[in-house]
Amino acid sequence: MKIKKILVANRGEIALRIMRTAKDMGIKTVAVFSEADRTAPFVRYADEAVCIGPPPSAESYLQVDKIIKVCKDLGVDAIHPGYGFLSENADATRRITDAGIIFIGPSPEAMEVMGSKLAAKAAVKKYNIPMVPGTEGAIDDPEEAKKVAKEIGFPILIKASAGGGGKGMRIVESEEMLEEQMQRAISEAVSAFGDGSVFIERYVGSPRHIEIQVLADTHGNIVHLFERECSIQRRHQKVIEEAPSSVLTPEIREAMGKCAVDVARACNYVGAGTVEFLLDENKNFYFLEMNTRLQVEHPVTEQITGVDLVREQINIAEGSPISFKQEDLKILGHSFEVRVYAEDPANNFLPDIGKLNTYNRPAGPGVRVDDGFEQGMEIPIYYDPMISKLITYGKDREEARQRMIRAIDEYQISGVETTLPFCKFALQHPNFISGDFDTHFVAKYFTPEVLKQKNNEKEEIAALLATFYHQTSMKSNPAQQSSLNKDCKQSKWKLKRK
Ligand code: MV4
Repeated sequence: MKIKKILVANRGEIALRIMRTAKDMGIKTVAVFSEADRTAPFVRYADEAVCIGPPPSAESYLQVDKIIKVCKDLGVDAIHPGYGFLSENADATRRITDAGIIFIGPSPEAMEVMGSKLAAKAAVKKYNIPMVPGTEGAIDDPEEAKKVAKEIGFPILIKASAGGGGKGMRIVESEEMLEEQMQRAISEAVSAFGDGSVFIERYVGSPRHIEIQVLADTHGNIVHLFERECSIQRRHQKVIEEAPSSVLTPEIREAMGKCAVDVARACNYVGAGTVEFLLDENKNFYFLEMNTRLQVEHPVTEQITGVDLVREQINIAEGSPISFKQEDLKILGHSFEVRVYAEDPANNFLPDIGKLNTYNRPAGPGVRVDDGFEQGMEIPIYYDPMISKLITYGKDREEARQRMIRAIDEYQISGVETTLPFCKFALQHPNFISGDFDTHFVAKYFTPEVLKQKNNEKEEIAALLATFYHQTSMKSNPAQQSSLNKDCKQSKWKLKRK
């Protein structure tokens, strides 16, 4: 069935990103928005927009019944959930399809299987997928756990089956700690996920986090679109992603790609999905879990393959086959993405919400900015404080990296602190440049002091400006002075050229 109108059940940059492809395809778009997002670009961009409630997500973006009603009222054929919110909610997906609306994503059954790590492991068992040595099922007997742990060797990791994104994980260094840690892990899992199932794995000490993008259609075609390297993260929050990974050989890439396709096959997957792996120091890879949504970092894959993943998602939801074959795909060039958060890296990454007094995007060759804000807007406190995703492309890794540094320098944001200086630090680190890093990169190399140089520079500029204003006797005009003080922050870009 041809989709003529899509409702995007999301906000911010991803809502805008999805609507742009819909528009490319001649499909009408509907935005639903909370009271906090009235003035957001995605609301204006949509052909129709409906306010569905107050700012808190639970009262707006998670209100599946309200969203279904909007679909009925406006003659919507399909819902795109984006990421977060309803995107991996099997019950919401059932309600949507039961109402006769196409859900642009996998079946609720696939979501449920992959939402449980133990169910996911069981589902892929008949395929030859490497997994970290550990227990096959849930474990709750400390004596049994000790036996297993001794077999696989300490340190071990206790993981909650229902956990994800690092939640519900505990490292256990020795046998003495096991019983207590296990009890904690179980009670945490019960209170956080309502499911106390935990299992044990050998702890991989210095892994890289590599994920494979897959697409599966309703005709039995499954392809992979290579990997994304996501090891640069801070407390399970990804900071910089890239494609391809600088450490995969063509052989490992092909082997991981085949495994990812099998994981998708194992759960009858349909749509765009991501299969997560750990890669150890010896380049052994292990299947971790599958994310059943379009991911934040999907643009780096789009850059190196030329595939519009949202277009493929929509085609697949209409029942069309994937528009290309595995053999047609080739990695062309290199891409980075940095996530620009309204957080203060000098102050333990505390969210720094406020107004975007200055907001000027970088542009030029090889630069893509996926954002959902514009100058003068407030960053709402109710949602994730991501301002934008800055994506660069180059013929090789070094060109893409240099472009990212140039783009970061061009980006002008004032009114809130951002993670841009932190990203620039990472991009210039020798271990980042050489590709010699793992998931501990940020913890190992980042301290707020590494940004000090920049802060000093700022203070220097402020002092210079103060002297300048004083000498030109601006102090006689208090109103002007206060507006100039605000501009102090902004003027750092001009002065950096000094
Ligand atoms: C691991 C691991 C080491 N050994 N499993 C964290 C998130 C979840 N998806 C899986 N995670 C890990 N599982 C074993 N057996 C280390 C991590 C891990 C990690 C993984 C990917 C990206 C960042 C990470 C940061 C800390 C720990």
